[in-house]
This record gives sequence, structure tokens and C-alpha cells, in this order.
Amino acid sequence: MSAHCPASRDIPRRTVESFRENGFAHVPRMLSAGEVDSFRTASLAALSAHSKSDDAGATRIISTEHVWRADGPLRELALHPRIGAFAERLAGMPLRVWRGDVLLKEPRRSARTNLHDDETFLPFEGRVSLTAWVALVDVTVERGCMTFLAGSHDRPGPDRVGLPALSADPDGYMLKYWPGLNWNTRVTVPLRAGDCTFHHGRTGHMAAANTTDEQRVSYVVALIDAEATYRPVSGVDVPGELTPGQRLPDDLYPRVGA
Ligand SMILES: O=C(O)CCC(=O)C(=O)O
Repeated sequence: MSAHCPASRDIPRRTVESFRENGFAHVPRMLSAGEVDSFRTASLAALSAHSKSDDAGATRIISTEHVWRADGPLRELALHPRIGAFAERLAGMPLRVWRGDVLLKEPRRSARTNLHDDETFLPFEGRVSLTAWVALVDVTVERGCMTFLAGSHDRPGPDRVGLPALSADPDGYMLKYWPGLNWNTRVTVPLRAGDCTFHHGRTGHMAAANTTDEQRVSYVVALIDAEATYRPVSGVDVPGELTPGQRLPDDLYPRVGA
């Protein structure tokens, strides 16, 4: 699988501006058709080998758990040079990869993904965190594409409200703690297979249920400021024996492009 790595100047300025202003950006054709086929095959194989259900948010998403840590195509996808180059350009700083997983919404058996931000779950402290969400099939509105609250990454404090606040009100906690977000524009982004969105860790987002007859197959790559430190979040496991405040070790949290 060849991966063309774009120079910074090849990343459209409007993509960078969209990310900085809106807290998300859509990148068409992040992967070639050949890459989509082989990464989808690897994703489905990984799901049947080690799937885990996530009923916590009642999303009924079936996901792998840190599948990228094993060698193979799904590690290649997490460390894909094109994804890394875009992510660093959008973030404007060096990053590390800390997660790569397959997400599956089964046809007609899924639920919507509640409105949330990823920093609530984030076991690190850093200047920026972001996620690349890569479509491995066409993901229309009916198949459960994502909707973003434009500009919600750039909201007044508190920075985080913690998992208990989310658990108490999984769908409403963002609007409760940051009521101004009720008025942010919501942008729904259907993706063709091979397209990708990037969203900031503080950007509110949600997704529809998959009401089609085909599986929704996607892959998420989570990235964090290269200088981030460990900040435990109760109930969120991280690889490695980290102590609070510790910088993330290169072997377990590889630098983009390393
Ligand atoms: O795939 C979904 O429905 C939600 C994914 C998500 O919340 C994320 O990637 O941060």
C-alpha cells in the first residue's frame, strides 16, 4: 500500500481555516480506492477476531480496542503519513498517535451517537487533541455520518466537565454546561469511502443511526500534542504504566512521521 505524503503547501488553506474556525474539516479522498478496499477487509477481519460492544453511550457501536497496537494494516492506517501530515498541519504542532480503532454500526441495529466532545474522555493534558474519522464505505446521512457543532471547540470554560457529568446526561451535558452551544450551527458531513473528517477534541459532534441495509465501517485515529502529559480519567484505560504528569513515551505513543 503506497501512501503519498503531502508537503505542507499541498494541504489546502481552506481546510486549515475550516479546522481552526469550525473545529472540524472534511478531506475528500484521503485514501485511494485500493487502500479503502484493503483497510476495510482488515477492519472487518479485526472486528470478527476481537470485537467489543460499547453500550455505554447507547450507541451500539461495535469497536475494536486499540487494534492499531498490533503490527499489520490497521497499524499502518493509524500511522498513515497522509493522515499524520494533515493532522499536524491542522493542529499547527507536532503530534503523537494514541489510538486507532475500527467503528462499526450494523445495518438497522444501531442507534444515534449522542452529542459529546472527546476531551471529556481524554486521559491526557495537551495544547490540542484531534481525531481523524476515516470512512471505509460510503457514509451517507442515513448510514450514520457525523454532525459537528461548528465553532464549539472555541467556547468559554470550563475546559472539561468530567465523565460523571456526561454519564448523568449523555446527550445533554454539553448544552447544559455550555448553553451558548444551543446556537452554534450544526453541520452534517456525508463522506464517500476514502474521505475523512478531522475534529478537534473540544468540538461537539454526534452521528445518526445506520438505517440502511449496509454496514457503516469507519476507522478512527486519535492524535495528541507531542508534549502532552498523562492525566488520568477514572474509567479510561491507557496503555503503559504511566504516572500522572508524565510525558508520553515514544515507543507506546509514536510521533507522527517517526
Ligand atoms: O462514529 C461515531 O458514531 C462517533 C465517533 C466519535 O464520536 C468520534 O470519532 O469521536
